[in-house]
Parts: sequence; C-alpha cells; structure tokens
Amino acid sequence: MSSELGYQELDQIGQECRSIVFKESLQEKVMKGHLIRLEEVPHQGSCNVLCYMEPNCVSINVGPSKGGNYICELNNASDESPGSSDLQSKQDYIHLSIENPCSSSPCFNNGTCQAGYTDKGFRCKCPFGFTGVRCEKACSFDFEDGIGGWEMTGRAFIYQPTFGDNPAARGRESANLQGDWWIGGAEKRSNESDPPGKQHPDGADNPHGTLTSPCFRIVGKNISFLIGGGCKINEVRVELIVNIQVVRKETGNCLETMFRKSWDVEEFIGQYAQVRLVDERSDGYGHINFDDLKADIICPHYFDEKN
Ligand SMILES: [Ca+2]
Ligand SMILES: [Ca+2]
Repeated sequence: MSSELGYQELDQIGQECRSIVFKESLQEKVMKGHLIRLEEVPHQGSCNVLCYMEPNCVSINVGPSKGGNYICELNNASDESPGSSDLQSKQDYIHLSIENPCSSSPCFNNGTCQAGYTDKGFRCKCPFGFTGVRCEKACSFDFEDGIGGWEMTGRAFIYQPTFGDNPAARGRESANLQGDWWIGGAEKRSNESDPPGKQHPDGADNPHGTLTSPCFRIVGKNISFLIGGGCKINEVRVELIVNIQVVRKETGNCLETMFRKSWDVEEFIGQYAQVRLVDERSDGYGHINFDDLKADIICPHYFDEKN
C-alpha cells in the first residue's frame, strides 16, 4: 500500500530533475513545526506533486477542507530527519514522508540538503566560501585541477602546475606537496606521463616571472599556504595584494620542501585581494614553490552567482 511516485520532470528553476519516493502513508498523523507552506488542493495526489516541485519539501500532511478539497501542508523535515518533532495525532489527516537521504545530514559547513537530486539522491546548497558536492571544500587554491584562473608573466611558471614529488625523483628533499599537483618554479612535469625529475629547460633558477591568482574576497582573518624554494624575499616570494598595494610577503626556506605559513588578514576583511608569486632571481634558489592556499575567502566563481 505504499505510495510510490517517482517523478521525473524538469525542475524549471534549477534545470535539474528531481526524483522522490513517498513511503507508506501514516493515518491520523501530522508533522508539526516544519511547515514550508500550506495550500488547498483538489486531490491528495496534487499535494504530492506540490511537494515534488518544492525542492526543500520532504514530507506532507493532507487533511480535509471545505467543499471536498484537501489541506496540503508541505514540510521541510521527514519522519527520518534528525531532531524532527514526533508525529502528532490529528483526526482525518494523513502524513507522508519521502525516503529521505538528507536525514543523514550529508552536507557539511551548514550546507542545505535537498532530497531527490543527482544520482546520490540529494544535492547540497553551499553557503558562501564553500564548494564541493557536500560543501566539504573551503575555498582553496590547490592546483589539483590545473592552474585555474591564475595569470602568468615571464617564463618562470610556464610549465606549471607540476605533477608529483619531482625534487624527490631527482634525489632531493621532498616537496611536501598537497595532493598531486603544485607550483614548482624549477620543475618541468606538467603532464602525469612526463618523465619524473625534469627541470625547467631554461635552467632551474634562470627564468623570471609572476603568477597571479584570481581576485577573491577576504571574509576571515587567516590565509595560509605551503611555500618552499628560495628564501631571498626581495627576489622570490608570494605577495598578498589589496587595493594594488602589496600588504603581505612570505618566502621559502631555501629548501625544495614547502612548509605551511600564514598571514593574519583580519584588517582586510571585506576587501578584495589577489595572491602573486614573484620570481626575480636568477642565482641559486632562484625559484619559488607554492601549493594549497587555504583561507577564509569567497572564491571568485561565487562573485557572479545569484543569491
Ligand atoms: Ca596541490
Ligand atoms: Ca628564477
């Protein structure tokens, strides 16, 4: 007697299909305290459809109304939701919850879970500053998906990012990279299939250049990153640029190994900024290594997003 409705229609707003399945109806029961909105409908099935069309709806209460119509209450919690109030008795009403993958709270960082979307059975609507299927990723620049929107000048960074621990492949100290990809100013391994250990054909230290991040907005007080390579801060460094001014600098330890370093940027909260790698050195350790910038920042791709 379960009421299974696998709607597969185009969601006009999200342009994504929703597929939800209602469990068996519970007689003389309602869910209280999670109302999205109340509608009057001609049939019980119309209430199921309204729930389907409301991305946050995961259960309904249906009861009698005037003239043979029905009261349709759309709820944003199901009988499986953690912390959802117990169902209460109410005469002549029925309650239907969907099979609800959001009940396991799959979205991190206060992301909003919506049931019935994607092949996982849910999607997460992430707050500003977070991304990823489960809002698990803070805004970061880790080069795992390439150089992204970073812009270069000169020749120092033309082979970036670098795959794998290229210095270790030459018998040097480990780069201590995050993931598989990083910025290795002396390195040339821009494809996974390239032979490991190769260096920039212009010479490891000869070329000069800059590599500048997309613009982001600072919303918290910390920016941290892995940095290695040279240690002459006047010639090889990473800079934080706010309002065209260089407001912070950091450099490596004259080791290929990258170490995590950070800036306190509380005074710049609310402002837009960029990070720039600078290589102006041709002598020993005339290169900079960089990876995995993490920060309380709003990623560039959120700027144009509505809401
Ligand atoms: Ca990385
Ligand atoms: Ca150089």
